[in-house]
Order: sequence, then structure tokens, then C-alpha cells
Amino acid sequence: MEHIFVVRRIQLKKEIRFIHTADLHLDSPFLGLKDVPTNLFKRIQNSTFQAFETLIDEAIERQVDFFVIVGDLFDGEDRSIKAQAKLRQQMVKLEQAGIEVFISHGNHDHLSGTWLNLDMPSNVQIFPEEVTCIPITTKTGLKVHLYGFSYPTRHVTERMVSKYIKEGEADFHIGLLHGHCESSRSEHQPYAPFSIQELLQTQMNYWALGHIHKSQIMHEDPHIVYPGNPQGRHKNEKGKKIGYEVVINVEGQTTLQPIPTSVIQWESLELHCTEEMTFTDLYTKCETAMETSLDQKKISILLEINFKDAGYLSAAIKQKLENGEFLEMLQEGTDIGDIFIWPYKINIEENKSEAILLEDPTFWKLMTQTISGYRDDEIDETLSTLYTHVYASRYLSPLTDVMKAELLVEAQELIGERLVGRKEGGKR
Ligand SMILES: [Mn+2]
Repeated sequence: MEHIFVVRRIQLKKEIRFIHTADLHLDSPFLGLKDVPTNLFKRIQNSTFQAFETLIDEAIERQVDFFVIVGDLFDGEDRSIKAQAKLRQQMVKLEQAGIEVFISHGNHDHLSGTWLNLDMPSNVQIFPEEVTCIPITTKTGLKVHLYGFSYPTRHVTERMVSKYIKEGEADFHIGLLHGHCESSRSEHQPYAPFSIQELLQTQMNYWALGHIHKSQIMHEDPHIVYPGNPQGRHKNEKGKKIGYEVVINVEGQTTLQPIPTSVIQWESLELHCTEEMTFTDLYTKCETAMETSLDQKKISILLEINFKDAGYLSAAIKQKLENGEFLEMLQEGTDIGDIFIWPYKINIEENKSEAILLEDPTFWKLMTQTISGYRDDEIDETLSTLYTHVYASRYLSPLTDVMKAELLVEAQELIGERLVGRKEGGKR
């Protein structure tokens, strides 16, 4: 026993342990959700706070050396007082546990916004506008230099990475940077852009990134990491969300441990329709699929349902899907317990019916028959509005039989092209 204890103590001395998170977007408004019952909406609105609190509790439980938050703590530049108060509460918890916190502000909570300021406790250090080095010494006597800056305004397009220069002697150098990595595909604005190569050249031991909301490990040894946001805020932020516990030892080895944070997950579900499907079938299928998702994920879910092959459904059923009645029915049947699944949107995709036509030989046969059976006078009748048009008629000469036959061939081709085009368009 004693022996193990000694070994552990030695290991403790040789490594640093911290939490890396970013993009808390506290007090996000969740505007995209309509018709959610008030009590449920309150829970959804509270999710950004709850996800953050999970990280705080884990930090205390794991007795980390420090905690870094790399930008966009607040969703709005006015920093809602509620968000500040909740942040402060959590910072006080860390202060009582003797954990220091390092914060850089990002494009959402840049320093030019106007807000009523609530001072943070003394364990919290906020990076200023210029890239600055903050030196600390851990309880185990290791020296760490942290580098970072806060966005002075919303739009920072400069390559801030060039200003990160290692200073002095330390066991670890850690860069905090809220910005856009050029090799990552993202929909986020290309603020404070950098390449992986540029980050590597700085020779930091770890790059704590923020800005991109999807968790991504961009490089290993040294690690360059986007933890993503702890709680998804809309349908494009699907799935599990996490924060990282980072452990780096003096040999430079890094271990990342993901900490699950999301309280509510955004998900989507595909359901295939068939010809025989009745309204009851459709409803039951949805209910079962929802129950299964909830059983499997064991976490609250906001669900978007995509009906594929809706071309099979009768017009009456489709109408209920399109006018929102069906969604309402599903929502009314939802139990809101400790965890819940709330269907917030239904999409229907009809392209399959056209795809079926394309693959159906009788459809093509029927079309060929119709076209070859077209009589002369029928063509004349179809074109009559053009030929009797006040202006157009002046420029038109009568069609010969050859021209009429060509027109029919072209029409057939056009129908084919349009159908194929729509089918391919529907795949995107
Ligand atoms: Mn963000």
C-alpha cells in the first residue's frame, strides 16, 4: 500500500492536470424552438448552465490544477446578468476548492460590448486585449506559462498566432486561442485564423482552442484541441458534447479524457414510408422510434423527424404532416420526465416517388405510348394559344410534320431530364 502511495505522489509531482472548455454560450436563447411548453423550455434554456456546472463539479472532484475557458463564455455581447451571476457562482466554487481559472473572451463576448459588470472572485484571471503570458506555479511546484488574449471587438481577422511567443523558463507552456483553424471545415467565421503549422512553430506544449463548436483533436504530441461547446444550441450542433480533462507530464505526454457535458442532445431520425402505411402505422412507428432513442441514449433529446419516401403516403395523411397536426399529436403524447424526447420538427421528402417512376418500366412505356399516339390536331390545339397570340403569331411560321415529330422527341427528353434532375437534387 505504502509503496503505491509513494509512486502516485511522484507521478503527481510530474504532471499537470486541467480542464479545457470553450464556447459556453451561457444563456443562449434557443430561439429556434417554438411551441415548447414553458416548463420544458425553462429546462432547455437552463441546459447551457447545467452543462458548464458539470465541468466545474468534475474539476473539483478530480482536483485539477487549473481550469481554462477559451472564449465565448457569454452568448451575447451584453453578457446577460443572469449568465454573469451563474458564472460567478461557479467561479466561487472553484475558488473554495483552490482552483485557478483562466479566461479569454471571444467574438461573442468581446470587450467592446456594453454590460453591467459583475466582478469575478480572485481565482479568476482574464486575458487582456494583447497576447499576454500569465505564469503560475501549481501546488506540486510545477511552473506553467499560459498565453492568451481577449477579443477587443467582434471581428478579429488578424493572424494573432504570430504574437504567441514563448517567454522565460517553465515546465509547461500552454496557448489559449479562440479562432479559426484553416485546415478545418467549419461554418464559423474565420476569426483570428491560423494553420496547424503556425501553432507547432510556437513550440507550446498544448494548444487550448475555442471557436469551433464541434469537438476536434487537430494534432497530437503536442496536442492541439477544440473541445467544442459543452451544450448544443441548435439542430446543427447534434450529438454528445464534452469538455476535456487534460493531463500532461514533464516528458510531454498528453492524455485527454472527455467529460460528457450535454444535458440535452439535438438529434434527427429518418423514417421510411411505405405504400400500405396508415395514419395509425405512422404514429405508432414514430412513438416506437422515439422510445427506442430515449432508451438507447439515456439523455434528453430534441428530435427532428425526417419522413423519407413520403410520396407513398395518401394525400390525407400528407396534409396532416404538412399542416403540423401530426407533430402536435406526437408532442401531446410526450411524457416529460427526468429525461424526455421532444419532437420539435417534421420534414417530409417526396423525391422517392419520382425515383420510383424513373425505375418503373411501365411508366416509360406509358409515356412513349402517349407521345407516339399524339395526333396532329392535338399538337395544333396545344400550340394554338401561341399561334393565336397577338405578337408571337407574327413571327411564327406553320410547323411541318418533321418539326412536330422533333418537338415530341424533345418533350420526352425534357421530361426525363427533369425527373432525373429532381431525383439527384433530392439527394443533397
Ligand atoms: Mn462560439
